[in-house]
Amino acid sequence: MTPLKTYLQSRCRQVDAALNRFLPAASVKPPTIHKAMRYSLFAGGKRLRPILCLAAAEACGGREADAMPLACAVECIHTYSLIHDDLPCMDNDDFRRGKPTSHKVFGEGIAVLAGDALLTIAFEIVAKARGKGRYTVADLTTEVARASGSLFLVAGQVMDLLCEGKKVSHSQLRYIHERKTSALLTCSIRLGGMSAGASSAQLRHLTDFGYNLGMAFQVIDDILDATQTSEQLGKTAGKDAKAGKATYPSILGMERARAEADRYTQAAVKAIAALGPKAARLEQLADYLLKRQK
Ligand code: GRG
Repeated sequence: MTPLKTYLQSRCRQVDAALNRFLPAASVKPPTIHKAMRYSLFAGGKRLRPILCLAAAEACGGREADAMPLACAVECIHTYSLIHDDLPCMDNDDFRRGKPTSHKVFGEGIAVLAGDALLTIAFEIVAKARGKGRYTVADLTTEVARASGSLFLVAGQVMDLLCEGKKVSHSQLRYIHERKTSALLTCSIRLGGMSAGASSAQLRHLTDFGYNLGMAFQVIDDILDATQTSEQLGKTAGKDAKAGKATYPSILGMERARAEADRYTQAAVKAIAALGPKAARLEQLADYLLKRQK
């Protein structure tokens, strides 16, 4: 197996090249919107969701070419959510991916539209993808729509907004993160499996893996927000505490939060044991995400 660092760099390059092909050029009329879409999309994200999608396809014996459009679609949705999350009416953040946020550069109106256009193009990309085995393009579209709609991604954001400044229980925090973070990660992983024509048992294992990995990812994100600098993170550190937002460390304490991240990661790894050696990369990625510093 290629060393992880080389693998991640090479995957990032492949995903960037594919995204570049899917997006209208910055010069296409009206250039402002295409520049804004590209500004946030190519601002230096880690590309975790596409990488997980491709690794899940590999775990089920699929082809990279079949998974790549789905990997790109999810990255477009993720980037839309970040642009909108950073808006003054949401989290009001000035920095993202180490750069000024979209509304700081393009103004609020264009930032809203850049997010809208990225969400929309994601569906165009999925519509052009090929179905595989038991999964039709309609199944792939439904998967993406559910994860990003009012039952998951948007639900998480709504609860997040409603809970601001309030005392939040562990189960409410879990509800928010299952929807805001874990659902899109799970969707990325499931889409990878679906692009490979995964069996229902394989898809079940990937779903369990995605849920637990997504939850571990968010607990670690909360820990990093409280312990790293803004320079290290490429976004404003310590914002959650300042905004009166509940986080895993604020609710459970740092030690229990770390134990929670470990527990979720172990559950994720256990979930894919049945997929055999082809899932080695997914396991390695779970371990890497647990130990990440940004
Ligand atoms: C529907 C407006 C709207 C928003 C959706 C998901 C969401 C709600 C907002 C995103 C903001 C946020 C902090 C989500 C939590 C998930 C998370 C930790 C995102 C950061 O993901 P990384 O670290 O980011 O993968 P990069 O920049 O590397 O892609």
